[in-house]
Amino acid sequence: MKWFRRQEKHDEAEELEAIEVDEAARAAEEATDEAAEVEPEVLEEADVEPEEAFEEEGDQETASWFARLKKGLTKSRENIVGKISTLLTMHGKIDDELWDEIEAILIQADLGIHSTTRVIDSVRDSVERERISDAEEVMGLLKSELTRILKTEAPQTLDHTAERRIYLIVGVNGAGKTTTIAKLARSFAKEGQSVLLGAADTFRAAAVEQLDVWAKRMGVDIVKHERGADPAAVVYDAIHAASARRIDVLLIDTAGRLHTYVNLMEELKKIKRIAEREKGDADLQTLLVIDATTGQNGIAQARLFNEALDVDGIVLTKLDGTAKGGIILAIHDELAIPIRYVGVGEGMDDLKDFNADEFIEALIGS
Ligand SMILES: Nc1nc2c(ncn2[C@@H]2O[C@H](COP(=O)(O)OP(=O)(O)O)[C@@H](O)[C@H]2O)c(=O)[nH]1
Ligand SMILES: [Mg+2]
Repeated sequence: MKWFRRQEKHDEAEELEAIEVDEAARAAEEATDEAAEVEPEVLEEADVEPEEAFEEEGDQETASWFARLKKGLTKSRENIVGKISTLLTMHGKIDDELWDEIEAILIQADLGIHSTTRVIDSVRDSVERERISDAEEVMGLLKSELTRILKTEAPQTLDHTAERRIYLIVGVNGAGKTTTIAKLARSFAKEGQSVLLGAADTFRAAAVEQLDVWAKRMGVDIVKHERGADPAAVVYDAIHAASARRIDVLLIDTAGRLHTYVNLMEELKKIKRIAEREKGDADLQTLLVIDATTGQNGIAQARLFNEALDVDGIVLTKLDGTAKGGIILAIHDELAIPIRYVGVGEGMDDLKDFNADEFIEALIGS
């Protein structure tokens, strides 16, 4: 540990002296030309095929966000509402067995044991107190209890008012960090804000290229170093470039896996420390990206990231790929970190601010 700290100090000093700002993709007009020059094998290595994303985008522009959210949550809706409705109809009476079965459905939909117990206890109380025997009324109570949990316990939302913002995007490999950055960059740019990307996932072979491809497609500037470079140096450069140009939003991509988990956390902590130190008047927020399909394991990961990095908000991706959208309640309940954005597809318009009412309506609405 001592050795590590010394080494780290040494590294920091070194990297801060040797700063080399890479301002590739400087102007939006150049972006398309440059994209054409990207080596074919680089494009192949990237996880996202940009052409596909842009084809998709055309169709999606027309569908409203709510329609996409609802479509994305179809599997979860069927898994929760569909199953409970069928159960209520088939079972015919309200007894212990019915509650046990509803409980099993909610647990299986990844609500987590704590949220599930609270939902069941509260609904059961009302049903017994008000002598309810109608299946539809029971369903109605379940929906309002789920809404209540998501709404009343939603921790405060993030500060959106700061003039200049830095988002440090963290999470395990494949969670959707880079895609989320592309989606956010596009949405901020659409609002007329200036955006810069920082490619601090220098560990994985295709990571810088993947971000670079997105940047070029969107005509957004990127700060990057060589693959394998120290990510903290990239962060330092990116923050200074953003500050010098008074960029509204800096989005920093980070690694999701290193040789060991401890290495990864130490690296991310170091990045965050440097960002805190260098941010100037910008507001720094750490957003943790969680893949909704990873279920309770995703929650365990989130706990570890939060312990190390004190996460400000969560981006829950791939809700379209899971029947277990109930995870959103477990996240609320067990992590008490605000859910900031939800992703329901690979398209550029498939990520939006999280809104509890809208989400519940899409998940369990009629
Ligand atoms: N279906 C779906 N796929 C997503 C979503 N967000 C990201 N992905 C896909 O997940 C994969 C990994 O994403 P990437 O951004 O490279 O993850 P990273 O390793 O955390 O940077 C890619 O194929 C993305 O297209 C989402 O909301 N829904
Ligand atoms: Mg990535």
